[in-house]
Amino acid sequence: MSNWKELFDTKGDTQGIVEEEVKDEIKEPAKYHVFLLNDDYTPMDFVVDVLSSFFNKSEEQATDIMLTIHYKGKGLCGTYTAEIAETKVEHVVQYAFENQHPLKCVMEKA
Ligand code: TYC
Repeated sequence: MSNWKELFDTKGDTQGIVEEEVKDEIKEPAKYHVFLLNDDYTPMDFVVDVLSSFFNKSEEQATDIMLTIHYKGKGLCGTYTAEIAETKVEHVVQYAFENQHPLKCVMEKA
C-alpha cells in the first residue's frame, strides 16, 4: 500500500510541486526461537517443570521436548518476538540459578 505525499518547493507555493510515494508497509516483527540445551547435571524433572511453567507445555509435550534435548543436545521451547524471547531466557536462567542447576537457555533468530 502507498500514499502520495505532496511536497512543496522552497517558495512554499504549488508551482514546483512534486509528489513522493510514501510507503506505509506493515512489517511482521522478527521472531526468535528459544532453546534449552542439554547438560549432565540438571534433573529431568526440573527441565519438565521449566517447560510447563515458562513455556506453557503440557506434561506430555514437556517430557517429549526434555527427551529431545537429552538425546540430541537442544530442543525448541517456543518462538517469540525479541522482547518476549529475551524475557523468557532471563526468567529461565534466573530460575535455574536459584535452584543451582547449570541449565542453559538461549535464543536464536528464527
Ligand atoms: N541430561 C540431563 C540428565 O541426564 C537431563 C537434561 C535434559 C538436562 C534437558 C538439561 O535441557 C536439559 N539429568
